[in-house]
Amino acid sequence: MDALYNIAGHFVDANAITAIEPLGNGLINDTYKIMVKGESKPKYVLQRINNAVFTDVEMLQNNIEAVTDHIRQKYERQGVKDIDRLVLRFLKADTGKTYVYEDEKYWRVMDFIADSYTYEAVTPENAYYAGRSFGDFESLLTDLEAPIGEIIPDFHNIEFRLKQLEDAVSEDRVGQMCEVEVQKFVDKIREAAERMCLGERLYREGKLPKRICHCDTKVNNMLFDKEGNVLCIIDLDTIMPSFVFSDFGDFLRSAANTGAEDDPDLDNIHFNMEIFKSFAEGYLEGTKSFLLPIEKENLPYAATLFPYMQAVRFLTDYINGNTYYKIKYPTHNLVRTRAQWKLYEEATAALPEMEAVLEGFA
Ligand code: GN1
Ligand code: MG
Repeated sequence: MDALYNIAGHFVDANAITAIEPLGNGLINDTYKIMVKGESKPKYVLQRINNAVFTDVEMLQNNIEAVTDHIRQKYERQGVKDIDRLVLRFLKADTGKTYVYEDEKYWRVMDFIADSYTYEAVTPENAYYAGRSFGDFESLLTDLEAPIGEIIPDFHNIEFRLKQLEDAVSEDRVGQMCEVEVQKFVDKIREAAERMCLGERLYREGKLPKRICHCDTKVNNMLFDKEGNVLCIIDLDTIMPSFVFSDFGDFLRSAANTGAEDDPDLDNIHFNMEIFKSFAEGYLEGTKSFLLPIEKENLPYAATLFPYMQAVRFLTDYINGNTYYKIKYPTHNLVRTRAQWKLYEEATAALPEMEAVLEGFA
């Protein structure tokens, strides 16, 4: 713990800190809340940046600063109130940067937004606001001039993810390929591959643009107030140029799943059309100033692509011996694969209904 106090001391007065405790349940970074003297609520968030995943921390923080500064300036011009509850603010360390490097680890500190809540599941009403917020977020960034780097190259490129799976299968580093179930998933993934690579094909044909997207729009990456309105979008590490499918599809992957991302009971997992409907309605409102027909038409595809891609990623990690995602037990990534595959099947079955809903919003 002393080490954490020392690190926090680069950003804030270490003598004022009364406690540093774990916060949240991200699969990539380690996050803590910092309590200070005289305040009953946490004051800051301390985060260790996983630099095995985000290898270019300088680019990472530049991206995040460019985006948060841009949004903050727009809100200021619009006279929006309470901006510090709506956009994250990163503290400058004594090095002049928004991060420090110590003992081969990278750290950053941001303000804690008090009286905010995260959820693992949403109601249709929350989903509408979430759609609006992610749509507005993309919309606010359409005129961002500062360059945004591709922080994880090919992050949501399904062709690349499939290639990583194929590499894992041929290397078979830990002997997982003798499991019948693993081979069965590989076969099913291959069977659907061509159809699922649609986005990349449209991009190569020059029909589909990339925009600045959040790229990790899980429900638990938004802060809500106690009335259920969205306050702030958090977890900005993966902001990068991508198809709008990323933000649309990844949100539904968590929000429209009636079960958990790693639900061991597949009967819990269905695709919730009410959530789809509300989220899509909000998203279309937020993005109406820029969304092209080709993007809108393929939103149902996006809702199937993300559980598919996540199944590919979890299975790849399982075959590689669990080197990427934090796991709680040895078969965790396989259990996650099963759950994501079930969701992919449910979303695929719901495609005609999704299309009908979108037509209704025309
Ligand atoms: C990771 O850390 P977290 O939970 O916000 C991952 C996402 C996955 C997600 C699966 C950088 O996000 O892409 O969809 O786990 N982030 C990265 O839960 O790989
Ligand atoms: Mg997160």
